[in-house]
Amino acid sequence: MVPSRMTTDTLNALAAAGFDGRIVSVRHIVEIEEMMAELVAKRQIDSTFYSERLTGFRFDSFRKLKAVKSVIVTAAAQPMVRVRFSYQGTDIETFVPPTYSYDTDKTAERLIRKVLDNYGGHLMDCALPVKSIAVRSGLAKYGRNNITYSDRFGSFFRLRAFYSDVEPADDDWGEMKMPEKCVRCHACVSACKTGAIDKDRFLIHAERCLTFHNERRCPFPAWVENKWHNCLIGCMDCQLVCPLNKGKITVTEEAVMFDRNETREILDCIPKEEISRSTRMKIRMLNLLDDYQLLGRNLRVLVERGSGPQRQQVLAES
Ligand code: B12
Ligand code: SF4
Ligand code: SF4
Repeated sequence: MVPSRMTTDTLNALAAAGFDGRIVSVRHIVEIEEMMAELVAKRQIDSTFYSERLTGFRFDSFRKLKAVKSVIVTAAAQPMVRVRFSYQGTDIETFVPPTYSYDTDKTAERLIRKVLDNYGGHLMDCALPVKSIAVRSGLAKYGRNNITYSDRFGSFFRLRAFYSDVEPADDDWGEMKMPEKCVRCHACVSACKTGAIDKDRFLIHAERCLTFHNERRCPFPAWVENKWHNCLIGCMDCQLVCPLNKGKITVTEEAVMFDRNETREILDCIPKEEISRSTRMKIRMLNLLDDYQLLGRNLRVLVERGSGPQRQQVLAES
């Protein structure tokens, strides 16, 4: 099929802004839905994790909109964000992992809309599992740690998907692929302290992932050791050891710095409405205002043990 001008202009606009993008037929969404349903039916997915994190997908919303022809999936590079807290006279450095910023979603949307407006095209939000779409469209591959990797960005990118009435490009829709490197490598399995990555099954045990627990508004389970935490939110252990990220690790030069009083406000879990303007502004810069409630608990375990030497070494070598 010869791609339409609207299709090529969309992909070119994304590429010119540094994004990777693919446009696939909307008919494939059924397969994504079936694969997820099969995992649930075979009880491969923990029920608590499923009910808390996977029930927001809407696989059928496009059926109500006749004009929808495709899903546009975008990948935007994002760095780790350096953050520093002042605690008892010492600077504690930590990180917010890539993908916690929604700014690139807004940029992708704006870029695509600008093109579609020229052709009278439409763009709609969609709530779909984006990794599977990215992998089957050829944009990325599934690492053993279940994070997706591209040759260009390693795993340091955020994915986003939209429905549209743009014709699919050449509708590349392949198998789920794992990078060649993962066949013999198990570095992420060894690096994952919680045992979430299973060497005998591809699907990780997401209910054991540190990120599931430090993004959750519940006390940490007793089996999670404080010394395992390595970021203000999320976890970078399986990505920082990964050879597919060699030369691809990006970290912001400047740190977002919280002074003694700002650090104290967070540690004391001062209600969001009462925190100072400067603390609020910095948390907004980190895109973590919606997660503010988690930060006091998460930061406490980090300041009580200081920043880990292994982390500094990995970053120094990157
Ligand atoms: C729920 C969720 C989580 C959960 C569960 C993660 C998980 N692995 O399922 C928790 C809270 C633990 C989490 C953690 C993180 N997340 Co998250 N998360 C999501 C979310 C909302 C849905 C993911 C999902 O669908 N999970 C359900 C499982 C069943 O789907 P799946 O992992 O794709 O599984 C498929 C494969 O296993 C495949 N499969 C099965 N067998 C086999 C065999 C082979 C050989 C192959 C190749 C494939 C294959 O089939 C499965 C179903 O299609 C997405 C956003 C979105 N809308 O999609 C972000 C998302 C996946 N998260 C993301 C990130 C960055 C993370 C963290 C790295 C954050 C961090 N630094 O802490 C960690 C990584 C944890 C990890 N190792 O996966 C990014 C990933 C970007 C990327 N480059 O891939 C996403 C896409 C957000 C975004 N918009 O960019 N996350
Ligand atoms: S650490 Fe090794 S096994 Fe894990 S995702 Fe990276 S290359 Fe694959
Ligand atoms: S993000 Fe951390 S806890 Fe989750 S799978 Fe990777 S190393 Fe394990």
